[in-house]
Amino acid sequence: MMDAADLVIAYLEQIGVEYVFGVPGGGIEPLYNALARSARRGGPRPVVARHETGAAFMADGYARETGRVGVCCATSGPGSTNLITGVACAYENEIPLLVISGQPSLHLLGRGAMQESAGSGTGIDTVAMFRSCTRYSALVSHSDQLESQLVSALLSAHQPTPGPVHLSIPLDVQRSPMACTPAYDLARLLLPPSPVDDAAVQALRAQLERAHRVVMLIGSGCGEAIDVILDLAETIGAVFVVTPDAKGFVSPRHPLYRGVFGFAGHQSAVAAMNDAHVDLILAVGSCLGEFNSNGWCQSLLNSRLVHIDACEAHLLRSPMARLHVRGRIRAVFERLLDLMRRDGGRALAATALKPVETLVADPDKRVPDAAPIKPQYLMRELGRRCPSDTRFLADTGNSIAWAIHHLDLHDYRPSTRAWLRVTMNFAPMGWAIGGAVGTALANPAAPVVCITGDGSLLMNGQEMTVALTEKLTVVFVILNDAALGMVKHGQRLAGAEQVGVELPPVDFCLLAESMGIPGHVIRTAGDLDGLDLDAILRHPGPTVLDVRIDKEEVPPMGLRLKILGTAK
Ligand SMILES: Cc1ncc(C[n+]2csc(CCOP(=O)(O)OP(=O)(O)O)c2C)c(N)n1
Repeated sequence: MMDAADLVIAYLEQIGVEYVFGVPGGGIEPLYNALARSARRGGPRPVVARHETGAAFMADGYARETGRVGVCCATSGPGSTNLITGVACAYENEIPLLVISGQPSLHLLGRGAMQESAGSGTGIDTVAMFRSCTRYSALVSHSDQLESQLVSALLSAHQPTPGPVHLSIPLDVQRSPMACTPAYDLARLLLPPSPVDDAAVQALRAQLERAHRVVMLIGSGCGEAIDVILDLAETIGAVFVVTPDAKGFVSPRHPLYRGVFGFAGHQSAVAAMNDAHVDLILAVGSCLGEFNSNGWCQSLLNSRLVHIDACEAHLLRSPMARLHVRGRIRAVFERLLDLMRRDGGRALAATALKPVETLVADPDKRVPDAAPIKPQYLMRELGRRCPSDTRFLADTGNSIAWAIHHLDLHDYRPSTRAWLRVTMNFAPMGWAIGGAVGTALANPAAPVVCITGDGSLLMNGQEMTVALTEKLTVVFVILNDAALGMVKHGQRLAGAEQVGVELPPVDFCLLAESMGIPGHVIRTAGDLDGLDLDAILRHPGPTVLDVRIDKEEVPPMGLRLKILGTAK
């Protein structure tokens, strides 16, 4: 016999999940009891966040690194509502999460029980609240339903479009004795199906045969297929650009790379898309939202477009495409390459394409002797000095803009796991802080660098202490400009009022030290040059770099202003 909560943990173990991120409380105590038992025998264990949104960000970071579902939990009532921002972020970024919340026991619902939140006449309704930011949200109202609801939820977290799913489990259901071990082979059920629309692949091949010059747009859904996608680009001599959330899948020095197309992207990418000789655009694995379509740019969204994706919702964004190819991206490209090679037919008139430098804005701002230190130089040096297996997470605010434009890995090794991670669409401040903790737990061997702002740190910085407790090598690089910088620059560029953007000057080095985390203040390029980054990246624990950047430097955020309608 085991508790129902033990069965939940048994399923997590079956699919290789090692951590449940959350904050305990009365409404979820049986789950924590089960986690304690599991931890003692080396199974999945709890990681206690300082705020539930931090727990959801950690689960997000864990899922992106492992490819498995990230799991977070909270007690009923406020614990659950605290989770919502992090869960909504995962929903908008298509990250699979299992979210477990507690409830008072069933017989107490509707009677004004403490933190009751099942919408039973009294109390709020967290099941309903999660419905709009998950792919499945349900109350488990009987222990007999738990197993099928759990398996059903976990399947929905992965297919057809990944995202969070939520189960709210009342205390008595969590505690119910269960006489079973897992009945389903969940690991097998979660194996991704590979159906491919064969007729569409044939049509794609025909398009390629007719095309004279092709540009590929590589999106965030391309991770597991990046090798075959680049194989096609090289085979047909097509240049490629990446969306901001896919920059981390490619080498910035690939000869066919033309930069980032979208928010904070590169002029060379826009030029590649605008090239009048291009008669075919392959957009692969992208939702084509504001940030990753360059504000629904006409040079991309026109009849030259073929959109290839596993997700139907993404394909709905491109009604103007001449062809939609639906299917698991890896399977589509493997089938396509196979067809092309089997027939030995001409794929594309070979075009003499020479590698070109990605054009960055303001290259002169990457100077080594600047004081105060320029964000452009900071990005260049982080990319140059961090090892090839580093995972960078760039937070909402100027960090994401600077990183997308200026951060490049010097020593890129092909990988299906992105070296740069960002959050698109929902974009909450502080995502990278919790995300970095989850990433480091998922892969303790790889150094993790979180690039964030002082505003984000003041909002979510408490999660750094989790990295300390867990002895994780995470470098928190704080762009300290005593302001909500992106908003400040946005207001300035728009000629709006300068309002609500000042932050108090904070010494994050002292703050870190008060938490037991070593910190360094970086004021000049020279301070950065003098830093023993190798030692910091080997330190088994977090480090804070409080970087007093040049606050007057304007981040590459023009697209945002254009879409807000405030561009001058
Ligand atoms: C939770 C949340 N609140 C507000 C915003 C709106 N917003 C976007 S960027 C930004 C400023 C971020 O400031 P900071 O973290 O200091 O980074 P900086 O831009 O100064 O580098 C704000 C307030 C947001 N994206 N998320």
